[in-house]
Amino acid sequence: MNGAESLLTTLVNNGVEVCFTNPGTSEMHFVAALDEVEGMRCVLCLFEGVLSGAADGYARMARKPASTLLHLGPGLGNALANIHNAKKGHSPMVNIVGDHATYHLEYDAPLTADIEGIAGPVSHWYRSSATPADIAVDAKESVAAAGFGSIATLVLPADVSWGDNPGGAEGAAELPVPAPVADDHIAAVADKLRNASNGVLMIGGREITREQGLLLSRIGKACGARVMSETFPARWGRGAGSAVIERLPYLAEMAVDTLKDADVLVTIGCAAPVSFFAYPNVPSAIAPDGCEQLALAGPADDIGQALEVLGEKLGAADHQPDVNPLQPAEAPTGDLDAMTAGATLAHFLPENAIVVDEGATSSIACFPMTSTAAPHDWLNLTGGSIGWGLPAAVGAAIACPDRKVVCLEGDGSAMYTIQSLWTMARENLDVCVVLFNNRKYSILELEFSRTGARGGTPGPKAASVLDIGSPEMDFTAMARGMGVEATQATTAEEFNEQFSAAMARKGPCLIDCVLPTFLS
Ligand SMILES: Cc1ncc(C[n+]2csc(CCOP(=O)(O)OP(=O)(O)O)c2C)c(N)n1
Repeated sequence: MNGAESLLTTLVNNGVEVCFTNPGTSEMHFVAALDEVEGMRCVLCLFEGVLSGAADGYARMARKPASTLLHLGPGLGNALANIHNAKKGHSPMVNIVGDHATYHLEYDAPLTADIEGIAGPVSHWYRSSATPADIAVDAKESVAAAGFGSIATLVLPADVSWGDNPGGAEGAAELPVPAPVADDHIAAVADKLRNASNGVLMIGGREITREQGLLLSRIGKACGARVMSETFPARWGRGAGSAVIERLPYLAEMAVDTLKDADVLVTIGCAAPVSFFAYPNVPSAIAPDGCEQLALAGPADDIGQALEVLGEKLGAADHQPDVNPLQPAEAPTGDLDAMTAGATLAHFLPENAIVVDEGATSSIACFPMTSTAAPHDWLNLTGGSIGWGLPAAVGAAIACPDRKVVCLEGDGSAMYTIQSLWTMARENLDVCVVLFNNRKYSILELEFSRTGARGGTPGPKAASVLDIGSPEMDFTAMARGMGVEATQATTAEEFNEQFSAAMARKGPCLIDCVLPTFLS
């Protein structure tokens, strides 16, 4: 076996079955090994930001890492924004970064770069393999390091890839598991909640499962605490049959107001809430001064166990959870706008769908309206770096081929990684892209006034950089140009018809929803 074959075999032996890639010359032995080693699905993406977002979407739904294959420092650099989102969402990922042969580095050839410097800020674990004999062991350790929520980056020099590895592949690593939370810590949290006047339980982080939500609702009832989620948990099992959980608003002023009376705030899987940005005269921390904040469990802890024990201590079994009924919105009529689009989504969303939300201001009604829609999973943009939605939909669809993926996508956000459509077509993924075409960076218009810049009113130059309407973008043409079927909806009736048809068939499609900005 050469180094690349031993690497690939080791990844497969460790349950890494998908590689999202955009390779180059230094990765050719890895590419060659794909035909020699069974068990790795290789998915070509036409920009590294697509493949890292896809690896994130995959990990969230498969609950295990995919690998990426990246071309030296520049390829890794292109992938960074969505690795950042994955890191914020506690998604595991194994990045394989090809590099020049070890002896070639001293010549500083054009693609030579400081890979460690580029990888460092987004990687929990980093290693460059020194010899072909090391690569399989390093690969095994990289999967263990990625675990259930970390980013591992392993550099594969070309001579390590093509050299002989007499030791061959490694077997399965012992994978880390979430840490149980100590009983006395849970007892202390239970005490605080019992004595709180206005306690808040806030859940979030990697995933809110349906079961966790229901138990949390019982716990809230048992101790009289409000049950909330952070604003952007990575994955959330929602819809009919899930617990009623209040979501912390995005806008800092509203979030501060929501928590103004809290005297005890217990976080579960997420950090204490902070404002997304700083604004003049708005506090960074959302909870009021004097509110005691404590974590029941962090993202690396066993959330299920912590909730079980907390529930026992507070007598949660004696209480019924607040449950969302199945009560989808009526199919709307008339103008197509953010509100009617939300109603259409809620009305026609099929059971077990995966909703990827990068709809920005236009998907504002979609989230509340779908709380009583058919049961589904909802994925959020965790790191605020746009250009994630279409790639994440690719990854989610590959992780769950039997589930419908609905990608809510702002027109501005779509243009960062629009070539994801090509991968959807090539892999025939069951994704319906709902493209909210408001021809604006609408959220930035709001943010402009909120920051108080230029008295809150943009001048003509400032206004022009928030407007993406000229030239007008033809999203149906772009989709068709990449092999994805596309239609355009300009009324609620058209969207009803096109969205319901999309839900009834398999395969990728895009619906270009022409609507006004929600904030106008
Ligand atoms: C990588 C990155 N670049 C820039 C931004 C700043 N930004 C936030 S929202 C946004 C525009 C979003 O536009 P669109 O998707 O059309 O949604 P809308 O605001 O119109 O609802 C931009 C440019 C960002 N968050 N991430």
